[in-house]
Amino acid sequence: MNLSMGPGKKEKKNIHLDYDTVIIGAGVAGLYQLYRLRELGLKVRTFEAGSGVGGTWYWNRYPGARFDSESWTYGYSFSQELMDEWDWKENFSAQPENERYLNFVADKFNLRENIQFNATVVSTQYHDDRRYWEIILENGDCYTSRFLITAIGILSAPTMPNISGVSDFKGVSFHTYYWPKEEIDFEGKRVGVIGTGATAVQLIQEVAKTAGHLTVFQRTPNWCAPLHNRPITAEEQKEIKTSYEEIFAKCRASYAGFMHDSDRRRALQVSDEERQAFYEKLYREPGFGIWMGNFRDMLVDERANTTISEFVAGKIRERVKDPAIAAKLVPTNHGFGTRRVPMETHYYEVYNQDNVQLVDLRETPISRITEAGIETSDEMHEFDMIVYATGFDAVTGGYSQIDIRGSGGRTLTDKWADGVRTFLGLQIEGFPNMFTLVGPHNAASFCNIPRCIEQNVDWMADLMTRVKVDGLNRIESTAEAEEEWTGHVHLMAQRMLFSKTNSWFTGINSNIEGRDQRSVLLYAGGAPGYRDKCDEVAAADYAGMILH
Ligand code: NA7
Repeated sequence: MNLSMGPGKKEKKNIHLDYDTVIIGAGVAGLYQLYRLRELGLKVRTFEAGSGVGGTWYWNRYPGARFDSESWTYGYSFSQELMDEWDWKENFSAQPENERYLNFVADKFNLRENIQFNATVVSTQYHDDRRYWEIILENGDCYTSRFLITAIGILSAPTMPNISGVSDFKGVSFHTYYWPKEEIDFEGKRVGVIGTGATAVQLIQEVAKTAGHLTVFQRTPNWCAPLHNRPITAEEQKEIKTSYEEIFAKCRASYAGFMHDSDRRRALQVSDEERQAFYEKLYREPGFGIWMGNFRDMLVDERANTTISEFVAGKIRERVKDPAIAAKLVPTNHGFGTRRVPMETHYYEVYNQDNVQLVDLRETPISRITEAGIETSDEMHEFDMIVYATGFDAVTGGYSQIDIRGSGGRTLTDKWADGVRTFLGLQIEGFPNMFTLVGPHNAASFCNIPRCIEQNVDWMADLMTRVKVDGLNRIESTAEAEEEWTGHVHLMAQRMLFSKTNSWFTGINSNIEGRDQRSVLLYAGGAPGYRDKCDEVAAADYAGMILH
């Protein structure tokens, strides 16, 4: 097939390629990137492992899965028509509706015609001589493309616990990411859930409603905060529809793309009464306000952070009747907001129910999984169903699942062996013509994700316009630019308390060998600063990148 790019001033011979650009993934990022590139008249193909669109919202079908972002800040902002036509039903919309939305988008813009479903990319290799990527699917099919854009998400490589006997269990079991499409009934069942991260917290509240008996296996308690979800009224719907411009402007100006942005005061600058009153207000309000809209030093100063941790600990003790159980649920090894804050509705009250038991794995660790259930150091727990809410090989895991080989055949695994290095979290030196939407070191990895995705995608679309106009065929960042950006990312992370805490934010995963040392994966400098930097690079004719 012919390369449909521009005249290719620097192109010596007419190379036949299958595509101008291949996108991996048809989630929130991949869908919008496909839309933008197709608009430019490029020949684009998207390979998607699932049988439908949606990415995160396609895979995570477990009961309770929903946005922690206000729904009306999560949708795409690029099409007025889309915003006019779509009605969010709840302030924090649930997975079935979110998947329906992304399907609506795919249909509205006829995106499916460029997407190949059930198409898992297993390897990609850059060919220096011909300046293209070869993309190989699980079924052996092979395609060539000038550019390769990954839209594989930061939480797309689920990890099972490294506990012996996982495959011995005779009952029903799933990782939350691979929740089946058919409805699962917990009525009267004995259910065990391993994990108490954001996923587990959403799920546990649902399972506890009907399960005969639910046992939660907790290794590390997290600081959870009330979501305060409710339906959107007709009146509010009208208001939302007329306010999109202001909503998105507010998100754009905020640190992490939310409606919530930090309070300009410092925690210890105000009186105790004023501080308590502020925390009470935040605790009563919906969404991430208590995390993202708190005192400005909350996430960087330990003394400030202690004040909110003590406040939330008090709430946990108030809500959980048995003081011994409450004590197990209060985190002791990290401060509030230094790990991802799970959002909840009656989560703590679940532990007041007769059908729910909390097992503290710090006291009685799991020894193995058997045919019948989970054995801890002091008890055998028998189950009909075990749910693994054990998290992900976060941020870089999606890349490790694909054998990615850049210039000279160097693997990405080898390139990142001593730590992740990127330019803008969008490009990697030695991997020409490959771009990583929401990649490591990209502000989108710590953001109300669609807001930052749109920035990533628009920036890519501008670059691709340039490619088309000038007939470019090789783009790569320089080692110096990569080093400078990586240094900046590390500096930004250092000041944050989360960088001193073990969690997926810092690449810790007890289920993967060798992943017990913290690393810098996220960009903590804030979305506005990140956007400015990307804009500066583009305005300076893509300074830091070599364009051929
Ligand atoms: P998380 O936040 O990584 O949580 C995983 C949970 O599973 C966490 O409580 C872990 O305990 C626990 N876990 C993992 N492995 C084990 C083993 N082997 N034994 C016992 N317990 C284990 O993943 P989530 O899916 O909840 O959330 C990921 C993101 O998705 C979330 O932040 C949102 O942005 C959406 P640990 O804390 O490691 O002691």
